[in-house]
Amino acid sequence: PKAIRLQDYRPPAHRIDRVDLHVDLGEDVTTVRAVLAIRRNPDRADAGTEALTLDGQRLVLRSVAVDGRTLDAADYTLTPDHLILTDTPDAFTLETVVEIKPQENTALEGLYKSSGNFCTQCEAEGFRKITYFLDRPDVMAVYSTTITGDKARYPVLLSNGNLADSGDLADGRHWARWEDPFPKPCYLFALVAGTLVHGEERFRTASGRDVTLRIYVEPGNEDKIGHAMRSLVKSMRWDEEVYGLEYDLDIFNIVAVGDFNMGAMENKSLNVFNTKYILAKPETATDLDFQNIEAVVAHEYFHNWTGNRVTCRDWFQLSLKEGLTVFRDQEFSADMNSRAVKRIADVQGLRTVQFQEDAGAMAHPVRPDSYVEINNFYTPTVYNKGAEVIRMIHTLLGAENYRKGIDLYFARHDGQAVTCDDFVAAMADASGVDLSQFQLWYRQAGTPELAVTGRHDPATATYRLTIRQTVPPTPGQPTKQPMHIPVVVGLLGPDGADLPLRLEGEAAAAGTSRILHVTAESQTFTFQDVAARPVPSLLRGFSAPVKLTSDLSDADLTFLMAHDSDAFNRWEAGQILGGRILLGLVADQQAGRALVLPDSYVDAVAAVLADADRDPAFAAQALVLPTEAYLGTQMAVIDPDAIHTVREFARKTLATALRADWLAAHRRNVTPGAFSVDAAAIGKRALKNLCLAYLMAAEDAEALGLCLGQYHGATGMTDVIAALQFLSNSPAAEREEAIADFYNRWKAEPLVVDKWFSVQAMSHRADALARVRALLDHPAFEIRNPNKVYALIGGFANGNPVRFHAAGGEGYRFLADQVLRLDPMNPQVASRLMGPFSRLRRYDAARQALMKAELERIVGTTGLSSDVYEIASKSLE
Ligand code: B3K
Ligand code: ZN
Repeated sequence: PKAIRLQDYRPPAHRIDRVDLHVDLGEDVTTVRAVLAIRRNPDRADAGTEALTLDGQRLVLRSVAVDGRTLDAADYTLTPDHLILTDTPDAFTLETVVEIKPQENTALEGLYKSSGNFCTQCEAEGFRKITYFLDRPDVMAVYSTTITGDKARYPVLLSNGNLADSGDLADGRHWARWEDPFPKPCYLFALVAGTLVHGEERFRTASGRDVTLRIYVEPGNEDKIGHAMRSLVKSMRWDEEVYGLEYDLDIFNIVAVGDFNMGAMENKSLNVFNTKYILAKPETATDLDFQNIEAVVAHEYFHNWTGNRVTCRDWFQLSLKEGLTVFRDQEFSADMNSRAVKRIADVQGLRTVQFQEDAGAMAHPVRPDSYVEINNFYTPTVYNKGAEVIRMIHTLLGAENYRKGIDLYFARHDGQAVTCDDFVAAMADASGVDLSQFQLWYRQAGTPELAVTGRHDPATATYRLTIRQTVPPTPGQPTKQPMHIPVVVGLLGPDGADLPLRLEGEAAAAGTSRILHVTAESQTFTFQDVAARPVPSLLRGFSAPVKLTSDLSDADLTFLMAHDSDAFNRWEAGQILGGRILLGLVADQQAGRALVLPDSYVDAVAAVLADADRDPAFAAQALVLPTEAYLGTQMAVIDPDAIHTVREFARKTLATALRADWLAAHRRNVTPGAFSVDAAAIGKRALKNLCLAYLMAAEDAEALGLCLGQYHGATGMTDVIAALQFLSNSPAAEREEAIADFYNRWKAEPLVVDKWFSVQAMSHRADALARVRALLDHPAFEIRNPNKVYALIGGFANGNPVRFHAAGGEGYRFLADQVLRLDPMNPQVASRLMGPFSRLRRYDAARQALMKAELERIVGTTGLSSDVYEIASKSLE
């Protein structure tokens, strides 16, 4: 497989203005007739008479006609990936007829079947598996789609846009024609046909247009769509209020399918979702599921403008739509729920998953310069670091100028396929802010590191902050330039209150939080009128996606935990302190020294717990020790055993030392009575379950009793699954009984069974891998269903570091076996399991050798997909 490079981008030699698709659905073959209005691209004068090279894969070509004249095989060239026509007129109509077999499509890309229903997934390059086309996002066309199928099997026939006409045919068949007036790239095409039921809502836009909203699900799930529908309505309103963006058609459909490679897809007016991000009721879905549904429904809806109306010129620009849309959904969720708690959760995700990617073999810039398989670049870097880049632009411009920039972006580019540079240019032009150095965020990979030192001088009443930045080398980028990093800081006086801030050269103090523009390798910022030594609050709100180290003492951090006006930094101070202590203990463990948790740290945790009822959701986050994955990112060589031992030791010590406090807080946060999923109830449940987790770490009979009581008595899935998770990690004999009971209770609910697989895959207990192996043969496990694979195999490989990285290499062998088994069926899913291997350099020599051996076995396999090949080969480099 060959790498595709950004620098080789050329506009297409041809444009396609109109597409008339006729899809005839069959049990044996499905026939696709495409009538395309094609013309030479006037913007490519240099293309001369360049041949028309259409993309097409796994298509059986039945006929080709140009302007109504059927071609002979000698008139065109057919390769496994292309249909090539030479000597075509400047403008003409091309008609092709192809046959496909969606029922055999296990890759779940293109047209495929899920539970007997037809559905599509075209992003990034799935449309070429449906018909011959210029399958690239800068070719935008107006579509008409006629679907024909058996009326009894497929009573519902859907595509993009508005339903133009429909009717019945002989032999029990029927048809429907959909017309989408907005030009779109083919990756936004969608088709759904099947037996589905729907819920419906009406939405009136700000300008008075009535929109019909529908969510389609398989029969039996109609009781689980209310939350998704409410989330959709809220996101439509929010986009009008915050971005001034209204929905643009009379109908908006969502379809939930059980077999889906990713979370969801923003096809124009016909979003297709993984059931995981639609179906919810308190009995089957956790609070986190409810929050994720709200976020993903919003994300896909927001794409209607950021992605669909303005789309990407090429796939290197993926973050143009994804980074921006993630930022939009994060802000939406922050507005709907607790802003601080949302920010904490997002930063935790970024710091574990994206920082790990930035430190591994697959590290790439937010706008990559090359790829072998584009499906491998739907990454935390493109999505989440991309969102941080937009957030920094928002910080640098301020809310008002940011909105002006957004308005200018749409004024300039509505209906176009554009680049990240176009977006930044709109932001810079609308605000007058110079973003030239800032653009390095799109080009340089790796997590920048900031080292901060502070010096107070009582004689001059000044406080000097010196900030040094380095950007570590990443594959293909050995040296880096200094970046433009917005570091938001405040200074806390001795009483814990924010000081007014006056920087050197300023006439008067302004505000208590300031953006320091870090642009050079080393810079010093001097604050005036600082009589007493302050404690700096650095990188407030996590104003840039960097690793920051400082000379703050443990006492300073404890002070910030208690007083910082920035809620994020109150949490962050606790994380830094916890991380420092745990990493110190890791060193002790490695050196064979006894483990002792400092009393001062126990006191700090006790203080947070004592104050927990003021904001239970926040406390539940603040009381979680830094995760094993996060601790790993802070080490030169990751030692999964020591990390696990130390973290469990700390949990157990805190559990025992503060037992009475955990018990009391647990009792205070049990909410009897009617179940509710409002923010307050969610916060209380999170805190209660955190307390129970600590109590269970102490492994005593009373805790076990509480846990079993919760398991059997709870009405909501959040509490049931939390109890099951604690039990599955415990040595108690009741564990097996609960695991068996859970399956029996929930075997009819596939999404709940996924949770059951994950809980067992992530158990710390020594038999985790043996259990995962056995579960592969469980009747409920389906290797062809991505959710099952991610739950069981992914849960083990990503969510169970101590067992996955077992020193004997059996975890690695297991993962490689599963990747090789999956690759012929579904390369995208196989490739997404490879994440842990791409970080092999972060481990000791013995583990590296074991992982390399597995990667060599993978690379040496014939017929490997480009997806898995790219990750395996890059990981070995
Ligand atoms: N754009 C889709 C992802 C498509 C993935 C293709 N492999 C979902 C989203 O980001 O909204
Ligand atoms: Zn997206």
